[in-house]
Amino acid sequence: MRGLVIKSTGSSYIVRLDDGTNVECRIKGNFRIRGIRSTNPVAVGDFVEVQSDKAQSTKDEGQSVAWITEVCERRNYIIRRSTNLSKESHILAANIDQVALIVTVNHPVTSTTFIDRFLATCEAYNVPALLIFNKIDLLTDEELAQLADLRALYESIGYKTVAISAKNLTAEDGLTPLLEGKTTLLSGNSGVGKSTLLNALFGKEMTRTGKISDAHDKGMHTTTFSEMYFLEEKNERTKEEGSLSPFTFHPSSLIDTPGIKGFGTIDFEREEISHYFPEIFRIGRECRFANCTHTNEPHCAVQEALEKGEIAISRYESYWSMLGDCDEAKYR
Ligand SMILES: Nc1nc2c(ncn2[C@@H]2O[C@H](COP(=O)(O)OP(=O)(O)OP(=O)(O)O)[C@@H](O)[C@H]2O)c(=O)[nH]1
Ligand SMILES: [Mg+2]
Ligand SMILES: [Zn+2]
Repeated sequence: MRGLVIKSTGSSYIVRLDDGTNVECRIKGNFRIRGIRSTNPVAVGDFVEVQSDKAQSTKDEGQSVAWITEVCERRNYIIRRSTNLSKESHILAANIDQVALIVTVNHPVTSTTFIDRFLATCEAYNVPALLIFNKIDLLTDEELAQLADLRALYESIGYKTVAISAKNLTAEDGLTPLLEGKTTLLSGNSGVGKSTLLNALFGKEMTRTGKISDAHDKGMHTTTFSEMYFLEEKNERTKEEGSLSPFTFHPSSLIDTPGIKGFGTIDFEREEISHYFPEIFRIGRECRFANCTHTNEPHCAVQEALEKGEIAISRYESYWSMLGDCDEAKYR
């Protein structure tokens, strides 16, 4: 039987079969995907082949155990490494149309290094990325100005951005058309409001949200498993309950994921990193040397653009930090 992985708990998976039923599946002991050294060989969004094994049914639950025997070829996937030093990678999701990176200027602060590393990884894996700035209701005037600058920066590079308050989402925010008909992975640091946004889009509580710690102004890692939610179901379900969501959708799905901390560099070649910073790549074509790393070479167009303020310092710093990871990796 074929199905779609809609939830991953690490040890087991919920698979939605073609007939619409959900089954809990496990992976056979030595099952591994070729070529990817990851902590999770199967990810949410994967299409899989499932075999149910009546002989091994767990008596206490009176449920038969199903096994994932094969993962179908992925259209795409996005991978991250938790730190620069960890060797193992984690597949965030497979077969997605886009990533929506939820970021907050404050409460908690999302660093530009984190944003840029995430975006660079999306570029590397050819997955379109969208930036959702959340919690605008909490921002001071100064922070709102910072938000405007950040939006202008990322828009100028070519990324779509929206600014919202997930606690008070409105149609005017312009977010819903960007999600329509697509499978969107929601990602970002813990506490930025991924689950709150998901609930707001559904118009009801689909998943638990957490508090921001008073001491650290950080999230508490409330969401612990990745799960895919289908927006077309929402309309039917809420209709029954008489509380239609204010948003109407064509079939779309959202994947809520656990908040992430660091974003280590995947196995990129040093020369390749600038390819994942679109504006650095564009300007870098003017450099004297084709293999310019834009660090200390003469006649470097990127250095010149940086001095003229045509490339943002924060972006260059992120680029620089990823180059540093590559050098570090070489000496391990
Ligand atoms: N004021 C305000 N609070 C928000 C907003 N969005 C989320 N929050 C609050 O931020 C806290 C964290 O929200 P969550 O939705 O649990 O965050 P998350 O990104 O899912 O966090 P993890 O599951 O830990 O990764 C909750 O207390 C939310 O109520 C917003 O737009 N404005
Ligand atoms: Mg959450
Ligand atoms: Zn250069």
